[in-house]
Amino acid sequence: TVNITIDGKKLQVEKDMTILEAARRANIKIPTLCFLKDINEIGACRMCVVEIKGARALQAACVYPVAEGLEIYTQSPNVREARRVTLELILSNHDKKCLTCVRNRNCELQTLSEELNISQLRFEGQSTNLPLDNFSPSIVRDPNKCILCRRCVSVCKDVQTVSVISATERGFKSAISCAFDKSLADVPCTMCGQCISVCPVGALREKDDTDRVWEALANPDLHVVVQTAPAVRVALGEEFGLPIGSRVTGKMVSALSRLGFAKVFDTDTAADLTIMEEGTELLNRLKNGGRLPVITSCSPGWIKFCEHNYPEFLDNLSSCKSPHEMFGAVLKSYYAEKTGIEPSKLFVVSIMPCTAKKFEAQRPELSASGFADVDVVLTTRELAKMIKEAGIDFNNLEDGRFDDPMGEATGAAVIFGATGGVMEAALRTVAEIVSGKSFDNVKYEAVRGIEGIKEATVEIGDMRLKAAVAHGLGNARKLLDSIKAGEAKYDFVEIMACPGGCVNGGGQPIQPSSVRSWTDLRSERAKAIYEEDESLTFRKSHDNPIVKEMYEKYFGEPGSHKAHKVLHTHYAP
Ligand code: HC1
Ligand code: SF4
Repeated sequence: TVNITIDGKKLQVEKDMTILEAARRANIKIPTLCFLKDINEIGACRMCVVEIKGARALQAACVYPVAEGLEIYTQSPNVREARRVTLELILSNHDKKCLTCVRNRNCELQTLSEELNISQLRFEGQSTNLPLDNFSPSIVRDPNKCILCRRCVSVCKDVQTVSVISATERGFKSAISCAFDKSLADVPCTMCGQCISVCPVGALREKDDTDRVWEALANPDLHVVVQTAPAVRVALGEEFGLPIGSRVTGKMVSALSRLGFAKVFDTDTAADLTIMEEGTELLNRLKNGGRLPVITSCSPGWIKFCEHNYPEFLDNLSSCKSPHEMFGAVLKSYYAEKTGIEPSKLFVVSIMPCTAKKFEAQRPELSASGFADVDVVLTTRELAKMIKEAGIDFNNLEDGRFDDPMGEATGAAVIFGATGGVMEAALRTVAEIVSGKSFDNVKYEAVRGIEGIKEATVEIGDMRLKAAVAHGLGNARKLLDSIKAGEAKYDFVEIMACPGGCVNGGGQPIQPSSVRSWTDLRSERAKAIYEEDESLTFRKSHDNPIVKEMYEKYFGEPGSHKAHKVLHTHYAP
C-alpha cells in the first residue's frame, strides 16, 4: 500500500490503483466522461483532471497511478476551470437537441452539464451536419452527437474483436466511423449493440421499430401477439427506476396486455422446445458420428460473427432456430391451426434484450410458414418507451400471468438469459434422457459465472461429455482458435455474442459509466435469473407440459420431419 492525501484527507490505498479509484474509496467523486472501467481507460477527454502537488500540468485521474506521498486536489480553482472549459468545448459543437434525443435524461453529457452547473456557453463552435447512418436493420449512428470518447471503438475492438468502427483523422476533423466511411450495414458488424450500451450520449441507438408495433396494434385485421425473452424480465425494471436485478415478470406481462396485445407469450416456452430439439441433435451427432462440437445457434450476433470470421464452423452450428424464431414459427403453424387464425393475419412481436435479433428477424432463412416467423423485434428499451408513452404506471401494476395455451415455461428456459444457461438447460435434459433416471440436483455450477471461457466434463452413465461456454465475441474467438489449432476438443459448445449473455445484451437498459464501472451488471441481472429458475415448479425442459402436448399433437417427436420443417434452419457458408 501507499499513503496519499486527497483534498486534505489522508488515505492508505493499494499501489496499483489510479487516482480515480482511490478518490472513490474516500467518497470523493471526480467527474469522468470517456472513462469506462476495464473497457476504455485512455484519459482522452480530460474531464477527470486533478492537480497534483509538484506536477507541472493537471493530470487525468482515470489513468494516473497513485504513488507514495502524492498530494492531490480534486476541486481547486484550476481544476474546476479546466473541467468547465473542456466540457464547454465539447458542448460547443454538439448537436444539443436534448428534447428529442433517445438519451434525454439518461445522457452522461447532460448529467455532467448539470453537475458542473453549466448555465451558459462561452464558445460557439461550428456545428457539424453529417448524415445519419441508418441503413443497418439494428443500429443507427448519429455522428453529430458523437463526442469522440472512443468507448464504442474499444468495446468493438477489444471486447468483441470485431473492429468495424475506429477513429479517423485528427483535430477538428476527428470522427468515429467505419472504414472508407461505409455504413455499418456494409461492414462485418455483428449488430450485437455493445457499442450502444457503452455510448455515453445519443450517438448510437437501436433502429426504432415502435411505430410498426403501434400501427399493427391499431389494425383491426391483425391478431397481434407478443413474446418476451428470458433476460428482459430481469432488466426492464431499471427503466422505471427499480434497482438492478429486480424481477418484474408479472408487471411486464400486465403492461403488455394493457398495451393491447391479444396474447402475451413467453419465449421461454420455445426455449424448452429448443432444448428438446438441440439435445436430440447432440445425441444424434454423438451416436452417428456427426460434426462435433455442436455449437449453439441462438445468438444472432454470434451467427453473424461466425459467417464473417469462421465460416468453417457453420456446419458445427446446431440447426435449431433461436427460441424466439421457433416460437414465431410455432405460432404461425401450430397455433394458427389450433385457433383457426390465418398466418397472414398473425403479427408476432418479440421483446428482446438484443439488437441483432432485429437483423435475425429479417433473415430469409427464418420464414417457415411463407411469412417471416417474427414480424418485429423490439428491445427492452423500446418496450419501456411504449409503456411510458401509453401512460402506464409500471411500478404499481399488478402481476399478470402469461397467456395460455403457450404460457408455461421451466427454469431451464429462464436461465437461457445468462451465459452458460443454454448449456445447463441442455445438460439437465440430456442427463435424464441418457440415464433414464430423474435427478433432483439440477445445478451445473461449472458453467455459471462470468469467467470468459468455462469448461466442464459431465459424466452421464458411461458417456463423458466435454462442454465449453464462451460469452463475448473475443472469448468466442479464443475458444474457436483453440479448437481449430487442435488444442481443445469438445462435444458441445455454447456461444453468446454479448459478455455475460443476454442479460447484458445490446438492447438492455443503459446504465451510465458511474454505475457500470463499479457494478457488474452481468452478475446482478444473472442472479435474478437464477432466482427465477429456483422459484418455478418445473425446472427441466422435458417436463414442460405444453412442450409435451406440442409433440403429442403436432410434431410427433423431437427431430421429426415436421419439427425440422418448422423449427430448424441452415446457415449456409
Ligand atoms: Fe436470449 Fe434466447 S436466451 S438468445 O440471450 O436463446 O436475445 O434473453 O430470447 O431467442 O430464449 C436474447 C435472452 C432470448 C432466444 C431465448
Ligand atoms: Fe461493433 Fe457490435 Fe457495435 Fe457492430 S454492433 S459496431 S460489432 S460493437
